[in-house]
Amino acid sequence: MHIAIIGLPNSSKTTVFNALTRGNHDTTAFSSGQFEIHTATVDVPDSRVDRLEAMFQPRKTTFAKVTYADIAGLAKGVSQGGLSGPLLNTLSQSDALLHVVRAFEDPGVPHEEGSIDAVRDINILDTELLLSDLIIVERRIERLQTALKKGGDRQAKAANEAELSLLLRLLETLNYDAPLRDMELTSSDLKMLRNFGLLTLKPMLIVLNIGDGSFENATGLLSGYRHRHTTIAFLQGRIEMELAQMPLQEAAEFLAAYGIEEPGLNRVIGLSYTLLGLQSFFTVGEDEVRAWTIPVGATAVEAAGAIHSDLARGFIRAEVIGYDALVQAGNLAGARQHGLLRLEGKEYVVQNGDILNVRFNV
Ligand SMILES: Nc1nc2c(ncn2[C@@H]2O[C@H](COP(=O)(O)OP(=O)(O)OP(=O)(O)O)[C@@H](O)[C@H]2O)c(=O)[nH]1
Ligand SMILES: [Mg+2]
Repeated sequence: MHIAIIGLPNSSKTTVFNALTRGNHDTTAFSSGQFEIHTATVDVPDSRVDRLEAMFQPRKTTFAKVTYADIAGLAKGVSQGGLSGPLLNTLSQSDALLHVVRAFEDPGVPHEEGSIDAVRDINILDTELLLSDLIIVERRIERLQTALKKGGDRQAKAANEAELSLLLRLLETLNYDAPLRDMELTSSDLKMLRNFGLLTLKPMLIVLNIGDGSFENATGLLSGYRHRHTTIAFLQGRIEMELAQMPLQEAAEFLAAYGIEEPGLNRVIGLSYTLLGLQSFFTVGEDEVRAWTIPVGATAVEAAGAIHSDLARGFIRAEVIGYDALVQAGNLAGARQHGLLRLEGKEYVVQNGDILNVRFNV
C-alpha cells in the first residue's frame, strides 16, 4: 500500500508524516517551497499479529507494510500548465492520497491565506487536483479527435471512439467541479484510465490536524464535504508526532495521561485499509508469522497468489481457521482436535483475519 501525503505549504504534512512513520524529519514554521519527497515504509500495527507471535514463537514475524511519501507543499496555482513530471509521477503511482489540512490555530505558524479555514483550504487543493486532471483529459480528447479524423483501421477506430466517449464523460464531471472518484465507473473504464495519472480518481483520506483542539469541536467542520471513496479523519498532529517518537513504555504512559485510546497512526492506517477496500490474512508457523494484504472479496486462490504465484498456480486446497476461533482454541493443535480447521477450495472468499495454510503442487 502506497500513500502520498499532500497539502498546502506549511499545513503540517511532515508533522503528520512523522506521526505515521515514527520519523523525525524537520518541521518548520515557514515552508521551504522546495520540491523534495521523503518516503518511509512502516509496519502496519496489528494486535492480532502480536497475539499470533506470542502463540507460535516464530523465528521471524512480518507485518503488512505501508509506504508513505511526504511531498512538499502544493501551493495554489501549482497545476497551471500541468503538474511537473516528477510530482505527477509520485502522486499517480500511489494507491491513495492523504490530504493534510490545517485546522489548528497557532500565531507562530503563519498561514498563506491569513486565516484558518479548513473548508477553504480543501477547496484550494481540490481545485489544483481537478485542474491537473482537466489538462490531462482535454489533451487526450484532442489527440483522439485528431486520430479519428485521420481514419485508420476499423478496430483502432472503435477503440478510440470508446475511449473518447469515456473521456467526454470525465470532462463533463470535471466541468461540474466534481472529482472523478464520484463517478460510477466500470472496471474496464478504470483499466483504460489506469496510466493517465488522474488524481481526483484516487481514493482520498482527508486528515484534519486539529492541533491541541478537541475532537468534539472538530467533527462538524467537514459535514458538508461528501464524496465517494473519501474518508475524513481527525488528528492531533503535534501530539501524535511526539507520541510516535517516544520509546514504547513512555508512549503508553503518555496515551493514558491524555486519555487517547489508540495512537492516531493505528487509526489512520486502519482507515486507509477500509478506504482502499483492503484486509489482512495471516500465515503462521515456527518459521514465520506473517500478515498479508488482499482486497476484500479476494478468493483463496487469489490470497495464495499474494504469497507466491506458484501457490496460486499449483493450488489444491487451503486449510483455514478464523483468527478468533484460533485464539479461542489456544493453539493450532487444540483447534485441530476440535475440528475447527476447514478445508476450502479455490473459490472460498477469504475473511478478514483468516489464517491460511495453502496446499499446493507445482
Ligand atoms: N500548534 C501546532 N503546531 C503544529 C501542529 N502540527 C504542526 N505544527 C507546526 O506547523 C508548522 C508546519 O509544520 P510542517 O509539518 O513542517 O508542515 P509541512 O506541511 O510539512 O510544511 P512544508 O513541507 O514546508 O510545506 C511547524 O512549525 C509545526 O511545528 C500542531 O498540531 N499544533
Ligand atoms: Mg514538509
